[in-house]
Amino acid sequence: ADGLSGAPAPFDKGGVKVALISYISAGDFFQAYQAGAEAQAKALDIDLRVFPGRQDAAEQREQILQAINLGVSGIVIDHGLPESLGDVVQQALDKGIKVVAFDVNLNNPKIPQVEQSDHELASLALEQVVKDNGKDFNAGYVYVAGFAPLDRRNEVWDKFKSENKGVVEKARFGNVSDTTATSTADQAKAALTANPDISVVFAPYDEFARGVKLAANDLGIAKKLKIYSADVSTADIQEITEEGSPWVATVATNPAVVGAVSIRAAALEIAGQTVPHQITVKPTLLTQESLRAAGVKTIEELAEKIPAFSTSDAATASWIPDKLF
Ligand code: SR1
Repeated sequence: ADGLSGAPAPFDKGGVKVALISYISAGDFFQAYQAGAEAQAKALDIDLRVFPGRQDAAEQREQILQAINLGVSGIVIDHGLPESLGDVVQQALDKGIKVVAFDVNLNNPKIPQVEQSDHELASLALEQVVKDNGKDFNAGYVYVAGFAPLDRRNEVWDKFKSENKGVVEKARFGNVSDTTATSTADQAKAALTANPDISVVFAPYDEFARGVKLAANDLGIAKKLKIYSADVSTADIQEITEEGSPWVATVATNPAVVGAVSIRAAALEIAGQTVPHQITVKPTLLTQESLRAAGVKTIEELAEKIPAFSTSDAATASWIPDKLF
């Protein structure tokens, strides 16, 4: 470890140990989030210990205890179930370890919360739904309760339905696992077969949208369905822009930027500098039409065209390198 010249202690010496503890590691979003965290850690000469997530609350608790024993200075907790984390997170804080939470509400004034402005994300997606479909349609909705970003998006969906009585939610389904897309596809097939009058599916997680698209293609109904999602990856761009795709819009950040912001927040905390309690990375609406028109094929090409996809001004400081992608 060489350290960063001009950085405050302990980053001037380098080799600061930070743990990234995820609840979910499978899927494009989480892989890109981790890659962004790793890139930012490298730029800060942080020794990042990555603990993979397997949707296992007991294992995530165990990993937090392991990180404490490793003598880390900071822990970034990426998703998880708040009820199973409170006491172990408190043990970390009691030892002077700085904790940052992404998309898991740890409800502690000492823990900065990173999120993607999920209310705005869902609102932008639903504005596009109305633009394309009006306010009278039958909908399918993909949701799993208990995940902070999905719960926040759900608040917007509930409000949208109560304000638009012509929008009828005919089916609700969803699954979060290490095979989210394929399990959701099985459920979507059953829901779409039972409700052939569904014309819009709100699927605010890209793995959900991928599952619904799979089902629509298998059932041969892609032409009469429109899917709206959250998140973007290179594979998603391909699926959205391909000929005849029912996936017509998504609202997204670059997850790598969110990963980088989470590490920067931890670094600022470790350096004793001010970090806002709520750290937000704002999402952008990406329609099938706009992606096709721009000829964008990868997330890197998106980052060249949309500044918010290459960096964020959240949790920055003059000593922190933030041009990573
Ligand atoms: C199971 S929660 C999945 C969501 O977490 C992140 O906020 C991503 O945007 C994804 O949609």
